[in-house]
Amino acid sequence: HMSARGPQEPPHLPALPLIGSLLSLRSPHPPHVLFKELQKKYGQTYSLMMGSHCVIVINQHAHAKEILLKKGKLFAGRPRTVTTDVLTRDGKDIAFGDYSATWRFHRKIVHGALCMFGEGSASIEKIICAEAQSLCSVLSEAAAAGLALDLSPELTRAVTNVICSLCFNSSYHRGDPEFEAMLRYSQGIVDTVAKDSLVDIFPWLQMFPNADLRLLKQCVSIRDELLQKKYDEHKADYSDHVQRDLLDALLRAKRSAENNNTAGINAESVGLSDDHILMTVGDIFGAGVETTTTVLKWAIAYFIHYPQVQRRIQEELDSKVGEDRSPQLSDRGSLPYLEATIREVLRIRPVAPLLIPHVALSDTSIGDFTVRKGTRVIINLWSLHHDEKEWKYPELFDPGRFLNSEGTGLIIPSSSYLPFGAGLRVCLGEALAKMELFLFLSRILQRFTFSVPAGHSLPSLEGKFGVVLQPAKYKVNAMPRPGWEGNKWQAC
Ligand code: HEM
Ligand code: PLO
Repeated sequence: HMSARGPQEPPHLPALPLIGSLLSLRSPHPPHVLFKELQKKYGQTYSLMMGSHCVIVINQHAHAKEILLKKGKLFAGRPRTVTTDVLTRDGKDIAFGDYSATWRFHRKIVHGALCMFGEGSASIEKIICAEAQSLCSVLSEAAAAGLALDLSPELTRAVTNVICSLCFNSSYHRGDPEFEAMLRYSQGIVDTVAKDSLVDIFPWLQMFPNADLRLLKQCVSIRDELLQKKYDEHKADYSDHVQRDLLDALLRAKRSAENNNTAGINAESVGLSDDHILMTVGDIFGAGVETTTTVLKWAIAYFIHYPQVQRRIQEELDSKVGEDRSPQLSDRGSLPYLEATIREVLRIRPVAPLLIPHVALSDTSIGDFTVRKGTRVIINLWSLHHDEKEWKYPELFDPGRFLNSEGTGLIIPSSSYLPFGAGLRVCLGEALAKMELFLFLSRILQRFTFSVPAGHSLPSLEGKFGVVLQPAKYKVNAMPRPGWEGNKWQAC
């Protein structure tokens, strides 16, 4: 409902012709922190110009929910930018693709394929547990050698293998050259895509030599070659009768659209071209690897900073699971402190602090503010998750805030919490990510205690802003817990 003042424009940052509000955006802080700071001057909701595009920035949960849920369909668009166009062949994927029939169709197929993995012999749980176990074996070897360890490559390999099983029904061994190549190109993409690089603000800059854009194109072409290879292999031994993985599910949809050609739906028109299928698989693969790995790295960095949190999770594991078996999904209900810790990690260091930008698909409003069609909307999750009115000492890492007063049950203490977004564009991998985080963290904390290696400093808790908010590189000491020195083999 309208206020007495009626519809109005949101407060606006100063803007100059051509460069827009760029001068007001110069800052030593990453954008999510700067956008939170700018509230003090302009209020919780304000607008600015990025080059020639009008952008509204949202820093409060009431407006965020109005956009994502109440007016979800009106704000389900995505902007086209130079870098995401390079990555996704002009938006032929799910995450960066604009709202359309093709987009809806692909989301539905992927959603169905991810649900299908719930049951059966190759259940997601079994796949994750096998990778978690292999991770623990590597940690044991390093622990036995007393090495200070950068966990990143091993965490990435474990998480990659889970998503590789789901997408391609395949996995990587340590030192596999294809895997090593993937690590390199993926970091190159994370560092350059969709992070308000200047070419996205001023598309004409791509006419000039541009190191970032060149790196991105190189990385994308290596990725595309790898995806194409998997696609060709799948096409070669595809059968209508077995569905091994996500790629088979997409191929099946393509075949059935082609067979139904007479009904007026053909594979091209619903967006089942080879390009669309490749880009969709690329999204799931990229999102599946970078997000979960990042959260695991944050979680372990926080365990090192807050040893009392690590100890309390281990006590909970000792009393609820014991040491004769490994934790499994059915233990989730009896390990509330671990679950609370995962929630707190996702609050304090959100993977996507600005989500992915949304776009208004028609003239509409946010609260009392008018919004014109085509306006880009940035939801600053960082502000929602660090709002002093909603969270006591928001920079304090305190899993206890997600527990009831007896410490026995989980709660969401504020509605200013949206780690996976909400509505039509909500994360497609939320359920998978939560399973992985629980199974990986429970198993490694059952067996190991993490600490700073002698002579090293504590991991930095300041994130590096990119398309995901990553922690800086750090090393850990993984000490086997009493009884786990030999890393006894445990089946799921
Ligand atoms: C989108 C968070 C893991 C697939 C998103 C968005 C967020 C998010 C905030 C953007 C929502 C928006 O723009 O409104 C996370 C977090 C994860 C995670 C915190 C891990 C803890 C995953 C995984 C997958 C995945 C494992 C793949 C299986 C996607 C896709 C989209 C998306 C495809 C785009 C959805 C769309 O635009 O329609 N995620 N994600 N995510 N996520 Fe995740
Ligand atoms: C990660 C690097 C890959 O090489 C390509 C890729 C595809 C999908 C992206 C992902 C990257 C980063 C995280 C994203 C995901 C889609 C949804 C997810 C942006 C760029 C989030 C957190 O929103």
